[in-house]
Amino acid sequence: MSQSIKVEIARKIIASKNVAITIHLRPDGDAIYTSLALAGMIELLGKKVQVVSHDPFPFPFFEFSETKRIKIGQIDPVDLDLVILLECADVTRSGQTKIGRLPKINIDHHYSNSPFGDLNWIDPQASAVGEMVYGLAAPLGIKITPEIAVFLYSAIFSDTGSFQFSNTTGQTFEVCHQLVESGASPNAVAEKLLNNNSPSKIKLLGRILSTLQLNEAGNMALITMLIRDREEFGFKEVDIEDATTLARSIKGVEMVIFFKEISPGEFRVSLRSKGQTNAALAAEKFGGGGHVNAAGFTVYGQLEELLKRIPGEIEDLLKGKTRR
Ligand SMILES: [Mn+2]
Repeated sequence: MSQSIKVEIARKIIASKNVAITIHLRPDGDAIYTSLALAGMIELLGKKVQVVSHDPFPFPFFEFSETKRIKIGQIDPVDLDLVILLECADVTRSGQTKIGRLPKINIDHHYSNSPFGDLNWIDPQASAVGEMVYGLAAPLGIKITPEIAVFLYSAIFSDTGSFQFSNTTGQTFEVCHQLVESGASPNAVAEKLLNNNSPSKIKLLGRILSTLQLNEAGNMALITMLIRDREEFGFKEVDIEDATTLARSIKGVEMVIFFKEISPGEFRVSLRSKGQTNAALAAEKFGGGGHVNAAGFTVYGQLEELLKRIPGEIEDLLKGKTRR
């Protein structure tokens, strides 16, 4: 099934001269590295490519030299004939405002995607959008270079939590096997993405972990990151997935609820769960979305009140009860 959409996407890219690639707001490792890989792949065909992210990158990605080629801001639509959006549920999610009339390709591995593109390739089975984009190499007729292999491997490594999350499949390893054959070093990528922390990041992590609370049943862990904590340690944007990983490692915990203050009274809540505990179902209740084991939503209010109310509602929802 996805074979034909890949061929259609490849044809559309081959027929274009000047392509823009963009990614979702608050970009993550998968979005960032897949955009770099896809840019490299399309450049091998002799096309002009711009890569644009509306939002700046979290630590550590902004420190890596390869991310400098991604422009932060708006796509320049002049002479452009194609826009490819990676992991954007809709155009709004890209933050791009100048691409209204341009032909669009929509590639995503989140099932909550609305098919807004001229071509839409949604594969919730894929561990990462990087795993999907690898599949475009053959229909594009290109050979994966070592640089592209490292980018795609980094994307998949990021989104699978170093191959630990439930989205990791045989297909993931199949693709990664090919990427290693093409020049990606698992050890070099792991060292770069995992062991590049700064002392301030570890201190911030300590601050976040010190907010840890458990529900009565001991199966839900709650952690919080306030703006003032983040700023105290000098971060504007920070990828703090490690805090979730550590909270999730507590025996008996099935879900981590992570409150991140975005602006006063506004919180981005990320949910990370184990096994059958459905994070997406919980997120949808609050107007968000995601995967079974990784989802998120935004809430407004006083933190204290939210911390009291939200976990209980999620607990009831997962037990199949409804609270009025
Ligand atoms: Mn992803």
